Amino acid sequence: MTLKKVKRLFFLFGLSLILSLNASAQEKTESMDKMWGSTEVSVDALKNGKGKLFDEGNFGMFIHWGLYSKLAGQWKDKTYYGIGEWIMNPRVADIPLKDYMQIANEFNPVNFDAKKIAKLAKDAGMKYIIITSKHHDGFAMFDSKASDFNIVDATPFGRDPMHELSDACHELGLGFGFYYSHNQDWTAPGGSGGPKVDAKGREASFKEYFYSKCKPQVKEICTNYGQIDFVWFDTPRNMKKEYVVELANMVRELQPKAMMCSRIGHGLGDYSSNGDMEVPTKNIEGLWETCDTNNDSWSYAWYDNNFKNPKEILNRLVSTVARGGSYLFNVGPTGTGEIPEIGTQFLEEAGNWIKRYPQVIYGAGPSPWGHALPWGDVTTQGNSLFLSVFDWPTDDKLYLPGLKSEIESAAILTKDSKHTINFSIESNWVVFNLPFKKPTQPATVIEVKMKNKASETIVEKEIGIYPNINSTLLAELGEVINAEHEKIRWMEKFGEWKHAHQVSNWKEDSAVEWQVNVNETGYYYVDLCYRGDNRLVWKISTDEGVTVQNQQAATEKYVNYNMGILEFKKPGKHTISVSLVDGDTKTSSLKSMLLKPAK
Ligand code: JFZ
Repeated sequence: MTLKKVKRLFFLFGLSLILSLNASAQEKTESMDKMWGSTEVSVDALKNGKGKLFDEGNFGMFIHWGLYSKLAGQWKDKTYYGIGEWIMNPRVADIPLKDYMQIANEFNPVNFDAKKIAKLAKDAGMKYIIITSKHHDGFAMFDSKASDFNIVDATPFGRDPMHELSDACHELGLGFGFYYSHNQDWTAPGGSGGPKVDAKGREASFKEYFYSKCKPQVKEICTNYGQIDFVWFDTPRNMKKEYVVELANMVRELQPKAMMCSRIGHGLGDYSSNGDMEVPTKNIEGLWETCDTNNDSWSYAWYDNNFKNPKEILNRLVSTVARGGSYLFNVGPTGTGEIPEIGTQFLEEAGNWIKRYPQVIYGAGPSPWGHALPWGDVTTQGNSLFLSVFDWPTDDKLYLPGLKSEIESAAILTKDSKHTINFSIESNWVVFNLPFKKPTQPATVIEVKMKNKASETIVEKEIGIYPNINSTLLAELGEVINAEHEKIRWMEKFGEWKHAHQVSNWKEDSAVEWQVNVNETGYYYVDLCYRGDNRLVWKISTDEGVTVQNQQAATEKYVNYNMGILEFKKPGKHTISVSLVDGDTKTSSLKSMLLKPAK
């Protein structure tokens, strides 16, 4: 890749990175000029230098752990659903500062076992751990001279678990880093969201907070724990640039190997952090990460046992790597220090799969297709494409659309051997004949050896319409004509972000048009995923003059509606377009189309 500045890449991302938990139930993505920026160091220099672990490791453990873990989403007999680490905030349980700070008196995580956590990360196939040293609540989970409100001075526990964890990581050869909330501090006078006056009733400024707590504590985490690989600042919001510059300079001086994420603010990070709890749909260049959590909340909450199973963890991990990024996967230990059992088990199972297929993840490059495929995803390494098949086709034929480069051979990778498989090429589709055998769970890996470097594989841009599996056409992969195309996001539970690329503001001549590549002629059910008011009439038509027009219901949630049967008369390249014929154009919003083989 040519030497590109991260700055430019970040500009291209269009990621929404400014956290606004003040957002209404739904809000538009922040505009690009508000993004959390970049660095002047080139991506290539970082990849070969301090960013190597991040770039090649591709999988890390995130840990949210603090006083809030003891509350576990509950305050005075009432459960507050949503992200648990925000519980004291006025927008959640609105816990008086005094009461919250007193929780420290009973915070005693006697079951905390740093070695066990580090071993879990290692067994799960993760290459580093990033843990909350101080979250927005201001409580330091490390020994701090700068503030007594810390785990050594204020709790009966009296130990520094960050020491134990950094040692355990270094022993196992894992990378290690700290999350630090540098702007928001809800208990320190002058901190963003914190008290406006100090203990003596004097007005407290951000400057005071910054010099008496934030900067000294960041110095502590950068000095007392050996070499660290990450400092993960968060939610800079309106923090002044001068402070951010001062922090960044100090970290660079004290920990020259530490990578800082873009959430430090003002374009001073080394890589972009995408905080969407979601895998992007299109490939993104540069150094970036998606952080996600193993259930719904970041920190432990008693009710939250909606854990992602090994298949989902692996699917999200493989797809993040296939989009070109790294996956930071969060766990939330309890108030007594243990990672919940279900989450632990699922991570270990995911790790067993990664151990068998390390080449699919570590150092792997992005998919030449640029987006996920209906049966799974593709990563690259050397001359090989690795197909991770999460949805095994029922007729044992795996289809790969639009491949222009030449294949040398293909094989299913099993535990300790390779089973060569046959394939045929039908126009520009590759069809692999899979053995009539149960697939490997949670995913089967097929290695496709190319004649040339896998990263140079040429793929046509048309989206495949498969004969044996449903094909999704996302609005963002189509061409939007005379309508508004944007990414929107909304919170479901408090702090749990969901989002969609969608097309809205429909007019008479608006349309979304996809270029597709049909493998097999015949009938396909066509569904549209949309939301809106009352009832809507949509029209779907192809370049062969086939039309489906129908009315269906509409609600405020995105739902798939069956519109009818669409026929393709000839195989190969076609255009499909959708337009809104009747209904409320203001509230109608289209997310995707689904084509399901009707036979
Ligand atoms: C922040 C924190 O407020 C939260 O408690 C947690 O630590 C999370 C990892 O980071 O929340 C965010 C920040 C940014 C986005 C979403 C949640 N974002 O840009 O979408």
